[in-house]
Amino acid sequence: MQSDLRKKLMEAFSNAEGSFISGQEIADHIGCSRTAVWKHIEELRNEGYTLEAVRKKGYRIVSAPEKITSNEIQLGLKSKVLGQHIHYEETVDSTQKIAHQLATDGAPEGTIVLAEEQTGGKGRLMRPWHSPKYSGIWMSTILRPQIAIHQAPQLTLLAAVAVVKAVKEVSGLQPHIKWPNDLLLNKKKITGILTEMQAESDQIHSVIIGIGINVNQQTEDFPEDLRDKASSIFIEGQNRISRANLVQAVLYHLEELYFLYLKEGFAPIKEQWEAYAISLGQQIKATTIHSVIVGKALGITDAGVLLLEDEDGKVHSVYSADIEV
Ligand code: BTX
Repeated sequence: MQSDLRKKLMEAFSNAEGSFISGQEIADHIGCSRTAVWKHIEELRNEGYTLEAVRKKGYRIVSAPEKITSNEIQLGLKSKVLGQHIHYEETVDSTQKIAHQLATDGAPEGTIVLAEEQTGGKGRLMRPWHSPKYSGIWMSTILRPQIAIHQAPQLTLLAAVAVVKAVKEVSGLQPHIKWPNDLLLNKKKITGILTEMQAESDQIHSVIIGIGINVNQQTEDFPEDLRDKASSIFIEGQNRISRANLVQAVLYHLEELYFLYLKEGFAPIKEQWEAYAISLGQQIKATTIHSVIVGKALGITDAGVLLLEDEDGKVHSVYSADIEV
């Protein structure tokens, strides 16, 4: 919706001070047709507004979308380092880009970047990540671990475990992990994780963990080509959950696992990851840049590498691939 139209629409609702306002009155105020009013109301609903519509009375806004500003997140935040510095914006290209810039400028460990919407959200291999307004969590976290570069992929696995725990805690639903970075509910993807780093020779300056969680989207909110493989917590649980609470829970579990990792290494994380993984022990198909390997998923190594045993008994180490189960 154009911003001047939006301004007039909100003005019409403000003038009504919480009472009903008829479609005709809204149309007159904006200067559009009644059909256009209906379309604008649908857009508001898609953005998370709850509207009541009553015949002969018109429309009334019952509640505005919940936002995930720094205030909302910091109130009741249980993590001690993660989320102590929050960079929040309504609309960004990609939270990863902003986090990279902040990391270069010396942002402290635990700084997070949160946006209500991304217009250029990115997945692995520069694939797009659909990130509509007010319905998901689009967040990048800056960490500064003193680990070797080859260990950085372990943090992707660690983040996946953290998100599983957070989703379970806040929604009661139990996602499963598909190696390396997808979280699925009923076999559909609800979360993607993208880990990037800034490093020089073997020295890591920062690791930026990008987490995208589909929270309150409805099926129509996804582009058609994603509808059969993507879903949201709302679609799977039929329950709207507070995005702010989920962000807090993710930060809490991410921090707890990260501290455990720094103290005890990858072993305890690996154990938890394997407990939540769906593909282990199953026949899967891994498509890498070079080849397609079909085999039984044996487990992951300490470097986060997936081990696949083909039908000749040969064990393949898979560093990066798309998996079909
Ligand atoms: P990925 O490469 O594993 O997944 C990308 C693929 O997933 C796309 O090609 C598409 O098929 C599908 N997809 C796109 N959008 C969605 C969605 N909303 N839900 C389910 N499936 C989808 C996954 O990469 C890593 C995603 C990280 C996203 C976060 S959001 C915060 C941060 N900022 C940023 O730009 N990226 C990260």
